[in-house]
Amino acid sequence: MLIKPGPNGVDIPFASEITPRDVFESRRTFIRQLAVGSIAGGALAQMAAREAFAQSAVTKLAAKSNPAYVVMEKTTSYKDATSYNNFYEFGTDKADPAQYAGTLKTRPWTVAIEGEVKKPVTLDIDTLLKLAPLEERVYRLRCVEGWSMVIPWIGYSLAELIRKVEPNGNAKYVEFISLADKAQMPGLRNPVLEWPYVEGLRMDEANHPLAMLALGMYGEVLPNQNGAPVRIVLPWKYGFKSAKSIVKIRFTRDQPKTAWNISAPQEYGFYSNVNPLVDHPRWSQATERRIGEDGFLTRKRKTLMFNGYNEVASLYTGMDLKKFF
Ligand SMILES: Nc1nc2c(c(=O)[nH]1)N[C@H]1C(S)=C(S)[C@@H](COP(=O)(O)O)O[C@H]1N2
Ligand SMILES: [Mo]
Repeated sequence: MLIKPGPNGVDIPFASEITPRDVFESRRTFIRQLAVGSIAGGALAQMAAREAFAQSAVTKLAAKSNPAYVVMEKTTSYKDATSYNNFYEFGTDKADPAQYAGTLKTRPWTVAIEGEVKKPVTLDIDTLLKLAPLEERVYRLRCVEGWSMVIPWIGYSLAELIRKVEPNGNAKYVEFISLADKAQMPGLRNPVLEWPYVEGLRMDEANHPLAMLALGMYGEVLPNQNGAPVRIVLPWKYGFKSAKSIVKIRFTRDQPKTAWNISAPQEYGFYSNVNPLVDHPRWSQATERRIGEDGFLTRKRKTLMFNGYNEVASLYTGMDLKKFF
């Protein structure tokens, strides 16, 4: 929605409706006007201040740190966490998501909750932001490729959402479905995976308090390349289980068919718990490279069972984790 034109005829939307894209567009207008000399000195400072306010009003996300979920390790730099990404919908190179995810339109955004649930509902992003108190949690993230990061996420336990929609007795699994829109996601042209990107959990895994619905990181809303505006974060599983930019959550009777498992079932199992004792068929999983520590003489870190999150071990008692990898 647009309100009255600002000085120099530039329409300024309400701060709450300014998206990073809008800020980008208004900056372009601003620069163009600067170039043709149509902005006077005072107005210039005023516009800069308003733009700074608009940006902060939109991107900052307040959250209370939850000390029970803070890993005592140096957090990865914001720059590394936002420029070294896997988000194949925007390309398969690590730098592609940062370069191309600007086209992702994160507002309006809804997540449809359906399947074996008493209260199916479609929630918009503002409702999700208010569904439960936002917490900051610093989690390790271990990619199946052998690198790891430490990221301060903002969100709450997925269990909070599950409780509100009341799964019925048939719900044994939950499926997370990412957006798949060719107009916004150039990587969908590549059939490297079956689109949309789908991930899933058993219900007890999804209800474990560590499993997080994330809406932000580093004190801000999620950058597009990290899965804006809402994603899953599962710190005891390989990174690919943590589906980005989700539009659907479906409760099911049967184990979901997940994107990486479909593409290479012998390499990527449904569970995909971090496990240094179960190697990937093509490489060891015993050690990892912490992003930001990769100097010439830096030693690799030992990968920990469940990525160090031993509190999930009881979910898997009696299961052969070599078989259910
Ligand atoms: N939709 C979608 N989600 C995804 C991926 C993807 O390609 N598409 N990549 C996964 C992989 S392999 C990893 S390691 C993490 C990376 O998350 P980050 O970029 O926020 O660190 O996102 C996961 N979620
Ligand atoms: Mo990954």
